[in-house]
Amino acid sequence: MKIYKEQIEEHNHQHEKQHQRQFDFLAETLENQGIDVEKIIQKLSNFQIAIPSWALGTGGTRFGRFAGGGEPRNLEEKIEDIGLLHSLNRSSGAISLHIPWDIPENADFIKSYASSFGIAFDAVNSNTFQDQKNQLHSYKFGSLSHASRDTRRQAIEHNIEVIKHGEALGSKAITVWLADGSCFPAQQNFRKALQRTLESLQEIYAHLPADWQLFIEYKPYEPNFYSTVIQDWGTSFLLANKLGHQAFTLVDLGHHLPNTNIEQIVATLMMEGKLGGFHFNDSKYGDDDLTVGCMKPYQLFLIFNELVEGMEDKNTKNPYPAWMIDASHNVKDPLEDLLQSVEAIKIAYAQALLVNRAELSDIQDNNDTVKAQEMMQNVFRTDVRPLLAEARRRANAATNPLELFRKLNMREKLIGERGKLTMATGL
Ligand SMILES: [Mn+2]
Repeated sequence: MKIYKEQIEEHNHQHEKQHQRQFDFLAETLENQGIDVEKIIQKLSNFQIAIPSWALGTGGTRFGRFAGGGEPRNLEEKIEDIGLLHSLNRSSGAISLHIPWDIPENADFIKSYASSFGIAFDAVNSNTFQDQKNQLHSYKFGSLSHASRDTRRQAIEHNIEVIKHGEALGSKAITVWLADGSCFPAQQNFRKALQRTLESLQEIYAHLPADWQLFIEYKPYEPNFYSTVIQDWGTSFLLANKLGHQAFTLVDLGHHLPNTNIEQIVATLMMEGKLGGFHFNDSKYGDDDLTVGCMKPYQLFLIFNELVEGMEDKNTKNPYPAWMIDASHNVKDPLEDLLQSVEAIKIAYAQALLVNRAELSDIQDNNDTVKAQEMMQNVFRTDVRPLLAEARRRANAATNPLELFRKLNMREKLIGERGKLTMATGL
């Protein structure tokens, strides 16, 4: 299933006049404020957000899963789905693989197949949060932190194998998220569990190719409900520091307790050069994995404000972070949801690029709290969508990706090709 150049051109042609009017108005307004619009469009064009291989099917909850129809049946079809997204928005040019759900049987073929859609391989993800068929040792009571040496060994070997799969595809990073922890008080010795996790990670780190990064994700609870071994950014940061210069913390927006100041965490990690990756989603209560920006767009903007500040400040030594959407779609079409998420991320990014850094710095140095709020909210209330549409138009993508996706009946076509009851691997 493909979207053809002509279909995009026709769509863009239909919107041309209205888009041009909106863009010209915004560009003039911004130029009058001294903003280099061309530079922002260039940055928006370069911004790519990886799509995880498990996000292309309709997710579920522990109560059930309702398939949406036409879900990808294998890795090739997942790549095709991301190819659809990428041709619509030119911002989804990477896939993040989950092993073992998506083990490439022929890495060379998969690599060139993805590249035919303009898709590269982002960080690979290991899985020690569930048992696989014929697995010798169970992860019921942990993996890298497990009390049994044999279970830890098996989990370490799995991570090393994931690195090898990634190497064959051209990935440059591995993300480790552990479900390890405890459900009840005194079930686990905290200190010993963390010590064992560190030692296991050190063995994995020793197998990291020289040009690779290791991302350590954290999460305060779930599936364990009393404690998790890597509960917060501080624990992840501690481990990354002990491992070495190739290890980093990964921030997942949903992996915080309510009202945590995520933007401050971002700033702290960037000061130390240790923010390696970012997982986008949104939430109301916990790790809800909702569409990015659907609940707290202002928070997302404030986070991007710190990210952009950190990326533009030449004194910080933080590497360019890996961006990925980590959401689940229980009631939406996954592809539509992903289009919405990418749009929300790019809106927050574009708005953060509009912030006048020198002016904000002066405001902060003068403790002018009223002006700080005025400035940030003025930027937040600027409708930057014509900038995004212009960046897409220039890249031969759709000025309105979601509208074109629906107009071309892409989901119906996918159902026609793959069937109604297909179910993608994943959660
Ligand atoms: Mn995540």
